[in-house]
Amino acid sequence: MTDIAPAISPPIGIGDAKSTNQSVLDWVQEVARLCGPENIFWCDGSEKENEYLRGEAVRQNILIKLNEEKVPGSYLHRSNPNDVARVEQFTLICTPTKEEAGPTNNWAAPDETYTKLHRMLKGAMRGRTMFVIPYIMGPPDSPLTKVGFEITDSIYVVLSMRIMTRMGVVATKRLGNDASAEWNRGVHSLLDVNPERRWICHFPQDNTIISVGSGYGGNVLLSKKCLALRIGSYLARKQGWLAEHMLILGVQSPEGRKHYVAAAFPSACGKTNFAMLIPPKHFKGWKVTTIGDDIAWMQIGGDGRLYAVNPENGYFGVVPGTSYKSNPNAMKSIEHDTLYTNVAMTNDGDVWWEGKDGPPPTHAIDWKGNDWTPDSKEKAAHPNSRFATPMRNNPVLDPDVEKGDGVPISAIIFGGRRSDTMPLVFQAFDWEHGVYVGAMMASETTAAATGAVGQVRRDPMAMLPFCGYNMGEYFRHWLRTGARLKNPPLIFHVNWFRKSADGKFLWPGFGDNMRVLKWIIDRAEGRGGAQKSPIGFLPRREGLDLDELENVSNAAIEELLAVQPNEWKKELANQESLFEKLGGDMPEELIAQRAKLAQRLG
Ligand code: GTP
Ligand code: SPV
Ligand code: MN
Repeated sequence: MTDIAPAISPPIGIGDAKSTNQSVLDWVQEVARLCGPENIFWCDGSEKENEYLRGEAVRQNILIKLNEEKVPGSYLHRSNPNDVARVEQFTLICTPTKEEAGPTNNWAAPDETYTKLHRMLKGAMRGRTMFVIPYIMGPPDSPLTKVGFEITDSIYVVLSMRIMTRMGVVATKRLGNDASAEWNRGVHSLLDVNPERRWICHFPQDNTIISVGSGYGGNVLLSKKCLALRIGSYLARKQGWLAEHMLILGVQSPEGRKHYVAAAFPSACGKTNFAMLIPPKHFKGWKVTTIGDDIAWMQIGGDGRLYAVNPENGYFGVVPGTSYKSNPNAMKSIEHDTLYTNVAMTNDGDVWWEGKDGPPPTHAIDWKGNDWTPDSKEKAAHPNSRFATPMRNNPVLDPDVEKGDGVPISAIIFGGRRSDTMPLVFQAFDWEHGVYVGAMMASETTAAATGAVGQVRRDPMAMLPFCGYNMGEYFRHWLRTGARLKNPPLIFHVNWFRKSADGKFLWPGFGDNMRVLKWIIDRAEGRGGAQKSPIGFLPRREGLDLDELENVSNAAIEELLAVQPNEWKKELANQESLFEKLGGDMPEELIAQRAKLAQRLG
């Protein structure tokens, strides 16, 4: 299987939806002159175009059509084994000064970087088709919505962007013919899919992204991490809103009261699962609905509350571990019309992965295209294998997902993957303390990015790899936003991943996370008791609805709700690394918050 393919020659009526906006035309011409493609394909996002491109992708061995009975309308792509996750070390923020990118980002000078990239892109699309993808991020009628154009030489990227964004005519319409309108320029080329020539570069001041040398996920679907988060966060600060790595879910009580919450967990730490949660039987009448599973754009409404939209149109989710037991709604979502990357394929053209329901197949083709049996030492699916599926497939999609003004947020939740220290849940004392709690988030690294897995690192607000400017400024933007909110959401911290001394998860997680969500909603409604601890408000044991919770001992619950002073002193000391890194960029307020925590811990 391959990523790179020779040029295609579409029939008349396909690939000719040329833009009428002069600034787009000029830019496309400029990129074409540089990259030298065989031809230009202007995408319109139609079903006819989609069908044609899928056919071409199969013919060119970029996709495999899966069994139409088992997974209708679905395809499999295997990326280059050297190219299976985001590459944070090759992700650059190219602001005019290093100071603007800040100490947590890889900075490079814009001029030099453009020169370097242009050298790599010169003639890079020779013999290939250059696709132009118009897309919007956000509901069509939202004031938050942004227009982007992505140029790519990968059909896989086009087909993925069609799922992940609202693509085609809707975007050209939104942009109109005003040559001075704001829109994002994204250029992507596979080059030769060589890790030594792989760069994901952002030029926030030019609203421009250039990505070379990869064909995978967040490196190349430029709408997602590149525009919606890195460029998005930069624009958000300038324009007074928030662009966050957060899921958004709705939760409705049996009495019909509805709340929305947004939650920031780092990559592969449970956003998609939480966003589609099915409450346990005991929570009869409660319902969770999904607005988004990865990114939230939020603005302050006329009533002084925070309102969120999901800028995306689909889910690019972690496959391994997804089952009818852990996440039935995700399973239903990916049963059809789904583009799979790096999962295993069974003899009858079905998909398989570690953690799927039922016994493993006796034989399969693994994610690299090799024979696999249950005796194989290697995994059948890559740990970061993914599905791209339209959000419309989600049986619990929230009816207000298209609402342009967004949904009001009652609570913000931060959470990481922590084997120790962090209790199941606690509530911050107020907004400023909540910003400190979010800023100090830490989590064990996962397969979503290349590099070591399982190492605890500071990941402020789950934005370490996604903040497009100085992290200290980002914290200030959060503090200022709080000051502008008349009715700020309450802020919480959760940890589904605390482990016992023998290395087992103490908390069952998934659907049972509803028990924690319920306490959060109780708090947001001004009910629900809590006890004050040095780190924040914790639920009393009886304040958590643990009825019918099976296989969790009282001792485990105690451990989950424990605040261990020795662990917290270590935590406080470990925070030093981030304070040192940010130096003078760290806001005074957060320095003071840390001092107060130290005092409370005694
Ligand atoms: P990105 O798409 O990378 O941003 O990831 P995400 O934050 O959406 O994470 P996702 O929901 O896909 O979950 C990632 C992994 O964590 C999967 O292997 C899940 O099975 C696992 N996971 C999710 N929720 C829980 C939970 O409550 N408890 C435990 N133990 N594991 C969980
Ligand atoms: C993440 O890593 O947070 C993802 C997957 O959501 S990717 O789109 O590859 O960034
Ligand atoms: Mn993510």
